[in-house]
Amino acid sequence: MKGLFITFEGPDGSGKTTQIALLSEYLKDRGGKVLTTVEPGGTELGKEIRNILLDRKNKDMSPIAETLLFQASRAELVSKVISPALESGATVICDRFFDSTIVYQGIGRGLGMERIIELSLWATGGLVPDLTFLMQLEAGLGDQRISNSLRERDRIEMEEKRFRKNINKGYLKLAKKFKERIIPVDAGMGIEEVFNFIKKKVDSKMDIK
Ligand code: Z5A
Repeated sequence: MKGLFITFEGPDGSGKTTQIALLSEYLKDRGGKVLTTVEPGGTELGKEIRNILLDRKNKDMSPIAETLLFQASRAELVSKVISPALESGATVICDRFFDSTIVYQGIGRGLGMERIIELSLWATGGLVPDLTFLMQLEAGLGDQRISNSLRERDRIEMEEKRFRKNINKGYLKLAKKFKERIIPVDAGMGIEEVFNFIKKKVDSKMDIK
């Protein structure tokens, strides 16, 4: 693949969307071709799957069905959007990717980390991000930020309260396992400070002086 593949991970409300917008603007200003996308979603099929996954009326969905829906959305996104963009030389920035499934379903829902890693690699045809920013935020702070923004909580956010501690622990475990690509970020800092940290890491990866 010719382009760089960057993903953002972390609990909800940790600032992923905010930082992705800043990074995308920064790279575009430097003349780069940038594609931003999101999981679940990013394709027509993905959007339909996202609605099913986040709809509060599906509160009794089984963890295995939930996992397979995330992987179906991902397989479609990689084959139709991410891989072609990387092939064309673009930088692709994705809001969540398979690390979310490893942590939320593998650890949070107890389906097992290794099984989800294997399933994820099958869904992506072996595609792995080059760089992953792990937005680390104290449990509860993201929730507070979302409450301030007045947007409605989705099905998983409603449930996340019950397994939130496991999510943060799970992400840390993953960061230790894949330390060559996962960069922990203190997401409790101000928006600009967080961005400066991320920018430096991206500059160094892309050899931007
Ligand atoms: N999920 C899963 O279970 N398995 C999977 O495989 C995948 C996902 C892919 C998707 O939710 C849900 O699906 C998610 C995991 C699960 N559920 N949970 N929990 P989503 O995509 O709809 O939303 P999200 O990814 O969880 O997060 P978000 O709401 O989009 O938040 P964010 O992007 O991380 O944060 P933000 O929108 O940039 O910022 C939130 C607010 O904080 C906003 O008002 C900002 O202005 C403010 N903000 C941002 N940064 C700062 C700083 N630094 N200081 C102060 N305030 C800030």
